[in-house]
Amino acid sequence: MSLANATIANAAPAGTPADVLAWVAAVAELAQPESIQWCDGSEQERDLLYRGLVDAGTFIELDQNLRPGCYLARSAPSDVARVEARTFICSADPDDAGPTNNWADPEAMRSTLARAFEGSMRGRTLYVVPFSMGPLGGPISRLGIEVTDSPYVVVGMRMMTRMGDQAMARINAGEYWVPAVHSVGYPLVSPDGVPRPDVAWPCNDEKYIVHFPETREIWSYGSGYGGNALLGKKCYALRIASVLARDEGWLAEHMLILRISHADGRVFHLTAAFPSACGKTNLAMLRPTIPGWTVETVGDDIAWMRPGPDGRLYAINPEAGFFGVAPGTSETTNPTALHALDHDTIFTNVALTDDGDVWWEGLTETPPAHLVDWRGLDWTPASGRPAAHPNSRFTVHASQAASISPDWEDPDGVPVDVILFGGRRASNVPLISEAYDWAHGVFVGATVASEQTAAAEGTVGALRRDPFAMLPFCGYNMADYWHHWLRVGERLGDKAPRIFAVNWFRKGHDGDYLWPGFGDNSRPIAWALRRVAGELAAVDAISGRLPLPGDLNTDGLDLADDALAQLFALDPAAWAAEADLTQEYFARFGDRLPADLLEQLGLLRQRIAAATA
Ligand code: GTP
Ligand code: SPV
Ligand code: MN
Repeated sequence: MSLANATIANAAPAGTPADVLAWVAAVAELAQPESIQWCDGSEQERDLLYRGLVDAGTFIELDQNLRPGCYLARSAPSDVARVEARTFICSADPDDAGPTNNWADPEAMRSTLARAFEGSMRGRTLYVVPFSMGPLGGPISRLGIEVTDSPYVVVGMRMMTRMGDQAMARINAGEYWVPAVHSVGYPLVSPDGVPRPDVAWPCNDEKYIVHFPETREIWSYGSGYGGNALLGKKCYALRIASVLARDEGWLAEHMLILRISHADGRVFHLTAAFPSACGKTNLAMLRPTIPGWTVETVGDDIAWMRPGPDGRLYAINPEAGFFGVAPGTSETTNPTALHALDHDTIFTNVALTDDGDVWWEGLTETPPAHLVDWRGLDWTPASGRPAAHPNSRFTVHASQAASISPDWEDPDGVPVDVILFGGRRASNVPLISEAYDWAHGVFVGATVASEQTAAAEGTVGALRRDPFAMLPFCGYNMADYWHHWLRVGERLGDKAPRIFAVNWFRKGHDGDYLWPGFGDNSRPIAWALRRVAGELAAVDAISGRLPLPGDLNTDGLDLADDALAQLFALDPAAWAAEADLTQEYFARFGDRLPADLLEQLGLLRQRIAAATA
């Protein structure tokens, strides 16, 4: 049976508030764990957790000379990415979730969850994990508590958030916190008391990733992977936080944050929203290939932004670590990330080399002759399947990136000069263009489409709308979210950041990428910064303002003859087709669609007509 409330109270650190005790007791009564551990975030606690994970077979210790403090986890093949079809927004009114979210009736979902969680932690430890999203005590930061039966999740939260005593102390002092309940759904004791052995990656085929936006609660069942299970990340810092942000006048976004400065003393801050696995981590750690510019990383996945006392928009990174895509990370694409992984890193679903190191597609040009793949099977280059799962990831503390900004933990954030929107687009969308104004920028963000990646279940490569890269992450009606962006822009007025659309993924007639990408993305960014500084004119075009010939620095680039022309080509017929699709897309939102966006569609059609004439 469940632990008595008295046991819970006794085990809790002194000063734990009654509401926390009551909530933990209620979860324990439902899920019936064997024991409860209140996590303090100490190194001793971490060492015990890591040892337990190795003993349980969840962690494989990598060669400690090659990769000190590094471990490899292999998930169940059924649990490798976010499960968008099993992600629910349970608002009282379905229209408040909107047409892009899975809505479920809150009361019905509560009964479903009660059934799923009943006894789900039998034979396991329930860990109580207090955390802060954002620097402890910062004015933009927020607290939460995740209860979970997964020690893998606890060590992940320890890396990705400010976890432990200091967060708990603020909760004890009465600060607001969000409750988040997680179970892998693999009890070790049956309802009639029969024990069963654990497995290396416990999970359940039935999965629920549930958000109650009105009561700001998170319940996650059946998965131990990434954003499904590290509830501070997508569930809190995006889905619940987007609702808090709407109500309180700020923004919770799927954006990287970087500082870019020039040797001449100019300093800019930029945020960028790209869909999952479309290059945020890479851009956040950019090594410019053009002279004079330096990039510092502030965040690689999520930005919380609010207007500051001077009327400008300030951004913090609510996270403390990177949960980054491993495949494609190499000495040439992202040396900064690669070196951050030299020590104290958790790898999930990458391949294991014969000398106890890790490998993934793209790490080296020539793969090793033999590997153990992400499923634990022998692999050779002739195997004909990837050795690392395409959504394999590393979990590492942000401080390990050499590019980390000295101000990455500034609780007040950094002032944002530029916002980029982008996705993977083989055609139509130019390398860079500048939005005409804030409302046009919101239109550009709202109409982002991108080819799907392995970061979520679905058809890789299929083009889908991913407005603001928030399609899977907006906790309320997307049309209301666009309204909110328009309102924030009005408030910022002429202090609003300038908005640009980018596309590193345009392909030529031969199907190859036209743009080298990675460090060379500094070139279009430098153009954007020089626009902001008022140094350059631009050409008005269909999708926005484009660089004048010669203004994009291409010194030393080995581009095909007509690559630049193809990168900036705007075909009016193709854009007319895009406009028709946008009109259909907008129609899904009915009368919740902001009139400003319809007006922007009209202006786009006018520009297309002018270009056709
Ligand atoms: P999430 O963590 O899922 O939100 O993704 P992310 O946006 O941080 O993605 P990430 O930076 O990890 O990039 C994912 C993939 O995009 C990697 O395989 C990269 O190699 C590839 N990529 C990143 N930047 C570029 C680029 O400029 N050009 C090309 N061709 N590929 C890129
Ligand atoms: C994403 O899919 O956008 C991620 C990875 O950043 S996860 O945390 O699993 O959502
Ligand atoms: Mn992400």
